[in-house]
Amino acid sequence: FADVYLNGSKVGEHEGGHLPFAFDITDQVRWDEENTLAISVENVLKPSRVPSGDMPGAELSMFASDPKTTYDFFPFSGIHRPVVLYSVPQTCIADVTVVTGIHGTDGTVNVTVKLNEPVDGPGWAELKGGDGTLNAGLDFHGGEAQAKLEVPGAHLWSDKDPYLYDLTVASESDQYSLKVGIRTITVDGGRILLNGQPVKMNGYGRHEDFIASGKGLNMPLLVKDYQLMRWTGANSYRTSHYPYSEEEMQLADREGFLIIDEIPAVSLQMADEGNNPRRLRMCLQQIEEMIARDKNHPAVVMWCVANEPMPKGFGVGAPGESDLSTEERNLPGKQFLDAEIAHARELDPTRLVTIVTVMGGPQNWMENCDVLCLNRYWGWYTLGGQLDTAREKLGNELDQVWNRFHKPIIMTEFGADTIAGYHGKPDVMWTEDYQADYIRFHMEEAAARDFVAGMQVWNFADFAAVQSIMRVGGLNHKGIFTRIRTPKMAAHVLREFWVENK
Ligand code: BDP
Repeated sequence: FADVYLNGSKVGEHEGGHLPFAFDITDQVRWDEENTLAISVENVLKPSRVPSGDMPGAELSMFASDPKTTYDFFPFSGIHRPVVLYSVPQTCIADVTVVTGIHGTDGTVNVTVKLNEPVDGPGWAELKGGDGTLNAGLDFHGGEAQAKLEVPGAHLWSDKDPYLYDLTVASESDQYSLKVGIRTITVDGGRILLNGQPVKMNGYGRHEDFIASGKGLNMPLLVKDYQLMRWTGANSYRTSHYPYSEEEMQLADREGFLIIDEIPAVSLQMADEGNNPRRLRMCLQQIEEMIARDKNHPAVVMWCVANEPMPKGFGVGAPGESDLSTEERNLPGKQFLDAEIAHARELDPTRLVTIVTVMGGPQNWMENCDVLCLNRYWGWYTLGGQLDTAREKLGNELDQVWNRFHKPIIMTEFGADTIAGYHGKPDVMWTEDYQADYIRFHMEEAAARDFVAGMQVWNFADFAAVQSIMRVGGLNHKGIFTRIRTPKMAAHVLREFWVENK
C-alpha cells in the first residue's frame, strides 16, 4: 500500500504492489523551487488483502511460518521498481490497444488510440518493419480513433522467431511508439495454437528473487536468467505469483518467451468468506491494471487470475484426487473465480484465460478456463520417496482430467526440494539424483500425452521463502538452478527433452 506526497500534501494512494500507477501533480508543483516527493510504502500482512496474511489461528498449524504469509515466498516490500517523473502535452495519448490477426500469409494490425480528452482532430499511424513502412490516418472523434493496417506477407512473431515491428501513433499534439508482434493464440481440443500451429509451453514457474537484490529490478540478472532458460530449451514461463516488471515483458517480446501473466491472487482463502467480497474487488482491480499494462505484449499469451485458490478445509499434503463433495461444498469459491475469469475475458477477448489449481482442490473450478493448469506434487508432498506409485497416480490424474474437460493441460508446477551438491545412492528425497528422476518421470508421462500442452517446472531457481520446518534455511530449494544460478543435475534432464527432443 503506497501513499504519495508532494511537499507534504498527499497526492494519491494505491493498493497492490506489482502494477504501475500515476498521479498528476501539475497543480501542486512549486515551479522554480525545490520540491519534495515522498512515497510511503507498507506491507502489513492482513487477512483482507490480496495476497492475504496473518490469518487468525494460522500460528497453531504445524506448518506455521514467519512472517505469517499464506504463501510460500518472502513478502519483500519497498520501492522495488523505478519511480519516474514525466510530462505530457495537455492533450495526450492516454491509451493504445493493438490487436493482430493473420489471414493466409498476410497480417492485420488493428490499433485503437485514446486521448485524455474527448477532442476531435487528425492523427496518423505508422508501422515499420518487414519490407518497408505502412501508413494509415487516424481520425479522432470524442478522443478516440482507430486504424487497420494490412500487412502483406507479414513476418509473424513466434517463440522461434520473435520478429517485432515498430508502431508509432500520433495525434495533433502527442506521439507514442511501441513494438508490435503479429501473432494469434488459440486452443483446439488438447492443443494450444500459436499462429495456427501447435506449440508446447515448456519452462518454469519463477520468482523475482536474487540473493543480492531481493525482488528489486535487476536488469543484468534478467539477461542471465533468460540465457539460462534458453540453455535448458525453455520457451515459456509463468509470472508466479504476481506481474513481473515491464522491462521483463519487453525482454520476453524480444527473446520469444510465451508468458502466463498472473495477478498476485496467490492462495485465496476461500473459507474466510467475510473477507472475500473485498478480495474479489482487489482481484478485479489487479486484472484491470495488468491487462492495461501488458495487453500489447506479443509474449503474453495467457492471463492467470489465481494461483492455488484454497478450498474449505484444505491442508498441505491433501491427497491428489478431487471428489464431487469437495465441489459441492466449494460453490462460492467457484463463483469468485468465475467472476475473475469473465472479467479478464471481457477486457481482452484475444488471449487465453486460466486459473492454476491446487492438488486435491475442486476440479470444477477449472471449468471455464481455456487451458487447465495443474500444480501437482506426486512424489513430493504426496507419496514422497515412492516415485513408481507417484508416476502411476500422475498418469491416471492427467487422463482423468483430460477425459472430463477435453482441454489442453499445462503442468504449471511440479518439483522437488533439492540441496545442491547433495547426492545419494539410493536416490533419496532432497538429493540431486532424486530431483533428476522426479523431473524425468514427469517429462516422460507428459510426452506420452498429446493433450499436455506444456510443462513448467517449479521452480527456475531456489528462492527466499518464509521460515518454517518446510523450508531449509528459509529457502524453497525446488530450483533447477541454485539461488546464484548454478545448474543442478535436473537441468541436464530438461535439456534432454527440450534441446535434444527426446
Ligand atoms: C505450490 C505453490 C508455490 C509453492 C510450491 C511449493 O503454488 O508457491 O512454492 O507449492 O510448495 O503450492 O514449493
